[in-house]
Amino acid sequence: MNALVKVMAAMAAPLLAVGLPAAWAEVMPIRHFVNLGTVGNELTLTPPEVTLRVGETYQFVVSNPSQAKHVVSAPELLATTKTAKLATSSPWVEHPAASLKAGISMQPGAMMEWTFTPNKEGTYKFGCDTPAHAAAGMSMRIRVVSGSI
Ligand SMILES: [Cu+2]
Repeated sequence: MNALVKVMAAMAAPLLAVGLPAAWAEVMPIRHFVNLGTVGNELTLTPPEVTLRVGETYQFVVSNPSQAKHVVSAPELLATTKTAKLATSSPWVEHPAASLKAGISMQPGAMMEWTFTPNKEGTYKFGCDTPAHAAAGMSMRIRVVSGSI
């Protein structure tokens, strides 16, 4: 064993001793990184469109890099989706899934993680509820399909 391998083995030992977190045994969700607005305060949401599969588990990692507050909602998608976890920073706070119906406020610099499994085909909206922002097109089109993408 060379020195580097010894150091790495020593670092890994405590992890192996306690065992891996139970969640690691499950399939990792497929991540999508979503930006609410831009550093330059454009009222956009990226990516503008994603395609998801029925029964697959996803994690949206949403951040607000802008100087404005945004209010995220996805009421129709929420209604046909099983939520495993919904949380915002900072500090991290968990929210009931239903919060995405009324909308969750995201201050400048805030982040959100939503882990969910869509259950029904269709086209859904995920976006900012603030009327002027919604009118500017600050939303993502989510297509949920069966079978392969
Ligand atoms: Cu907004």
